[in-house]
Amino acid sequence: MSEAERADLLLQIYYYMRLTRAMEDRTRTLFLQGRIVGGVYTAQGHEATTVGAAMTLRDGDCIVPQHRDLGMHLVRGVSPRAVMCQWLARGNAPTLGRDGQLHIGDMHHGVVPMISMLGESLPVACGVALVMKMRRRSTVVLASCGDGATSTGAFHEALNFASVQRLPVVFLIENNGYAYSTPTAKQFAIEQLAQRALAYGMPGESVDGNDVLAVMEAVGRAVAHARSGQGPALVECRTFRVRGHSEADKADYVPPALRQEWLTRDPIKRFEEYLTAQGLLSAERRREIEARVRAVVDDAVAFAEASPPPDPATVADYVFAPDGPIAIVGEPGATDPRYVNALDTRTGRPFCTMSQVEEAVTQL
Ligand SMILES: Cc1ncc(C[n+]2csc(CCOP(=O)(O)OP(=O)(O)O)c2C)c(N)n1
Repeated sequence: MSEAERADLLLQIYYYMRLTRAMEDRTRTLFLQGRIVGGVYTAQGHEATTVGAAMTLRDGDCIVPQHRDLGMHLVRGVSPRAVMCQWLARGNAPTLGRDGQLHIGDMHHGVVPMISMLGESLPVACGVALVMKMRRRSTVVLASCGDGATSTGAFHEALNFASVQRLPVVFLIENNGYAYSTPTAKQFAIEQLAQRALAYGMPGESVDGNDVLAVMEAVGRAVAHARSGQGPALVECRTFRVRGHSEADKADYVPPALRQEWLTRDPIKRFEEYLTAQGLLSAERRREIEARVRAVVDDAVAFAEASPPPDPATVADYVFAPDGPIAIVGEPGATDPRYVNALDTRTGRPFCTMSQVEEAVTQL
């Protein structure tokens, strides 16, 4: 990579970190103004982890993000307008106004929607990676979760399965010290969550999650390992969630001295200092980037506010099955009714055939 290309890349990373924070700052303002209903969950402090990790991927790779991964969505190309429509629960939002959080996916940009139940997305990430492997693609799945989610069974099952099957998955743990109000010392008795990797036979690394270049190096190594066919790898990013679990949470369980210490390690400020010391971020360049970020956020808000809310008449659409619950019965004559040969009693047609499964995975 030439000097000029490296400079462009670093400024692009800076732009995405600023955009991520600005989008979240704006959503908090909208919330305080009563223009957002429901909860607001932000990830101030995670920007180096989310942006840095996603920047290591290529086209064709996938992310399976968690609830604080706006930075990953934006890097992958999910539009700020779509995110703002989602937060403002507009009828044209990815979930059509049914959900106001980042429970969204965009398969055109390789974003698998997260499952709200913590940890449950990780086995899905293994499924996506298995398809990639079966199709002999040299693509990688980056699956993230918080420290709290590592205490779920699904986390352990996913790591074990990925390792046994040598799947191209990079497990990224965003260890921000708390699962809601539970500090890590009350969650696990090991020093670093990266140690979990050893038990499953995969490489694991723990890195300063507020240092975007360190994150990119560590996740880049893990991605290269997974891409080369050697199986999964795990990276723990040690970071801090500056605000509460949601805006309803004052996070008064965090000792003030700890918060203060982390605030001195703000990932954006640190990267700014680095870029300035490298002679890459003049005051003028910084103002330019700030103006670009502001314009993108303003446009997203204006677009979302001009978008109509969902039509109340459609409230039950995509929420309840149209004709009551789906009953699954065996195909006539089947001695061994299973999903693959079951019938949907509403339509009388096979519920899900093997060829439908094949067709769905082909689109990945
Ligand atoms: C299985 C499950 N338990 C509880 C919740 C409610 N919940 C949502 S986020 C959250 C905190 C998760 O902590 P962590 O995994 O460390 O991620 P963080 O929010 O700190 O980024 C909780 C308890 C949930 N969604 N799923």
